Amino acid sequence: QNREQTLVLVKPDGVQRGLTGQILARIEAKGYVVEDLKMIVPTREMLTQHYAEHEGKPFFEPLVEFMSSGPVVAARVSGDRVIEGFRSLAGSTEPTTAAPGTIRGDLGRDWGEKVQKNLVHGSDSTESAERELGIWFG
Ligand code: YYY
Ligand code: MG
Repeated sequence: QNREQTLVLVKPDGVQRGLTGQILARIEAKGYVVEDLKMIVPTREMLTQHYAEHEGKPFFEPLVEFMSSGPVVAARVSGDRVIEGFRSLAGSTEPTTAAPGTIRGDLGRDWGEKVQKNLVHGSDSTESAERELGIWFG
């Protein structure tokens, strides 16, 4: 076993569409454990830290705008290799091409240019997970 923790976010589109329960149910069904949970409207400051690796990219501003447009559900999730495992459960970034069986593939919609509306975020490495959990859960 390699027990890890990751940050999962249900983004504003997921919360608005009433998909929070379904998304958390998939996480729990996989055997991962929701250790902490909260709903907040993130500030620009938090999002700038959270998405630091993307600062300066063309999609950064619209992304921050979208992510601060409404409530987000943040979860600290633990499990065996959960960092990679949740990324796999979430599916690839674009909902249009994300594989069936994944959260983005099954529940995500084709929003055209609006790739940022892809329902969930998951940390992509142990370093990111530690850094992001600090931002969202202190
Ligand atoms: O980790 P993941 O969320 O799958 O993708 P990232 O490449 O880290 O990008 C973060 C976030 O930015 C993505 O979920 C949607 C948005 N985004 C975008 O709006 N346009 C892009 N070309 C790439 C990413
Ligand atoms: Mg990412």
